Amino acid sequence: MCINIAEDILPFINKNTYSEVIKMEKLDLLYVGKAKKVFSTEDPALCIFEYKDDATAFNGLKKGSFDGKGIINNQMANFIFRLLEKEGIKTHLVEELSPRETLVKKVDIIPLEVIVRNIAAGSFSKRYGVEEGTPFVSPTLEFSYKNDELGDPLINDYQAIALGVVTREDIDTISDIAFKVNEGLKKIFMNIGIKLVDFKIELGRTADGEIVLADEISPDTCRLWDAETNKKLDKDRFRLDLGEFGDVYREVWGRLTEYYGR
Ligand code: ADP
Ligand code: AIR
Ligand code: ASP
Repeated sequence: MCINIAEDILPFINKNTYSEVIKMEKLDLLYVGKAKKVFSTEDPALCIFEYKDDATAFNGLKKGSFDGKGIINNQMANFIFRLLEKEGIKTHLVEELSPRETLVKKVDIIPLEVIVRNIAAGSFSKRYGVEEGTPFVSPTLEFSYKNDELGDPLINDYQAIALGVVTREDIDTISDIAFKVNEGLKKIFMNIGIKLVDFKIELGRTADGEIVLADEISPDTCRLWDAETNKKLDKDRFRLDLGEFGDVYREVWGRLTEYYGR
């Protein structure tokens, strides 16, 4: 595969880290998403993500990209998942195969976007008229029904159970994982001078029925503010046309690797 690597990304790539043991090939293209392509492999329980450089916002209405975004998000998401695994959180991650590609356990995605917030921002501020930046007394938890055509509408636990999407037991498991991820992520980012404002995760069921953290965690899926200046270091720079879109992703990835090593 030909990978076009932006020069400024090169320092972040250590080719020696790629395993010579796992040689899983991409077979059929199963799905082309807004940020990733998903491929089948010879093992039906595994699939390969290929991260694109594309960015979308407002349910795909706004489109953009920057060179090397897929490389940063692939590596950053895997790096964060490994740190969360150390906190006891189970994830779909198997192995990073290349700068843009990762082998993951194929899961049945639960069609809920699970959103945790520590500080008011985005749709919460808009919906409830709460000034952006207002810290919450305790973290909030909300679910959106994953459906691009409907614009991922908010859904509550009773509605999700009524639709047969999840059981009450699943909701308890999902909520537990979401708050654990919040505690893990808050710590990870606090160590590098970043406030975790909010984030979205997706969960899925593995072949043996276990619910694990899936998809990705990156500045595409979190709101991250510099702890001293409150500068936005995430996809809001693209959503709100604030500039420095690629720069802030490189900044977050640079801080993570500098603090935690690679
Ligand atoms: P979108 O579907 O929102 O455009 P992406 O471009 O990120 O999102 O595409 C990745 C797709 O793969 C998403 O639909 C996501 O729900 C799904 N997915 C994430 N993790 C897994 C997994 N482990 N197994 C199967 N599908 C997954
Ligand atoms: N998010 C929600 N849908 C897709 C994503 N990436 C994330 C946002 C933000 C959080 O969920 O990136 O971190 C809450 O978003 P909002 O728009 O509801 O305020
Ligand atoms: N992920 C959604 C989209 O790509 C929503 C967002 O991030 O703003 O449109």
